[in-house]
Amino acid sequence: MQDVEFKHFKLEVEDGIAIFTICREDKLNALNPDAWDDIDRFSDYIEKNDGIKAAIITGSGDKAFIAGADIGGVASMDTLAAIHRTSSDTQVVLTKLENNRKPIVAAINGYCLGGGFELAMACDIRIVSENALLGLPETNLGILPGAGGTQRLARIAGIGVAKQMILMGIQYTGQEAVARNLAAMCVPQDQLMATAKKMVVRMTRKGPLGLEFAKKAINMSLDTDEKTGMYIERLSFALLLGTEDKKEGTNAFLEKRHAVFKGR
Ligand code: CO8
Repeated sequence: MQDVEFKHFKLEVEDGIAIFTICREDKLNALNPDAWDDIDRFSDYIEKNDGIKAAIITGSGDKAFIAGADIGGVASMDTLAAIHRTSSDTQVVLTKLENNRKPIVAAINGYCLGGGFELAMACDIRIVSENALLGLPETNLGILPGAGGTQRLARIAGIGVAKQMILMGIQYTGQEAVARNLAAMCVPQDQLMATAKKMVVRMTRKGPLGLEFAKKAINMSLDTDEKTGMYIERLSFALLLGTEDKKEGTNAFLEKRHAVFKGR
């Protein structure tokens, strides 16, 4: 099934679940331009591959999920045009990931900083280990979170938390992150991947078209007024009513058996 190569990420596919692991442990998995490109191609890969039902993104080693964009690359950007273009490119990569048809879970072990946290925020669900540390330290470098962080953080956790994290540089541990809606669950590090897989399997048992349209409607709720959002929801509902999956799901309930969805 795997017909795509990545420079810094390892891709494993198990029972329709794509596990995408960044392997730059010596740099705490910092994202250089090739790694950003890997993320973009991974998005396309899971979007187009019908065999993939959901994905997990994680970091190799026990120290870091991703400690940010590679600061060496940021340091070498010396024109306004280059900085603007890079920020715009990374925003495009993460917005594409956020709107992927398939559900994506970030399994966060250790440092989750800067561009790493911005990537995690573009995922649907975040699970953190007890040793996780989430932060946006870009203002220490004289810059700001430029891959969508100022926008996504305020939407996920509110303007107060966003300002504390970005303006004051406050960082949160795994438990603290859950308390602030930054993550769904905090678990001991040795249980992180098993928990992430369990969550993903739970989603893969549901009707994939229902998941896809629900994810789109939820994401769009942040950009639309409620009346328009309700209309989007009704249209999506109407579309789903005509699917084989809807027939299968309701019949399975009435016949007291597990549904077998085909995504049609
Ligand atoms: N970029 C490049 N290298 C890094 C990064 C990084 N973000 N983080 C760590 N490393 C490297 C270190 O340089 C070191 O390499 P070497 O061994 O060759 O010197 C190695 O990883 C291990 O790191 P440390 O020795 O520093 O490990 P410590 O345990 O002492 O410290 C910390 C861990 C606290 C995480 C520390 O490494 C640190 O502060 N890292 C930087 C964190 C940071 O500032 N992240 C934000 C980066 S900027 C960003 O993400 C902008 C996003 C905007 C995207 C849009 C444009 C691209």
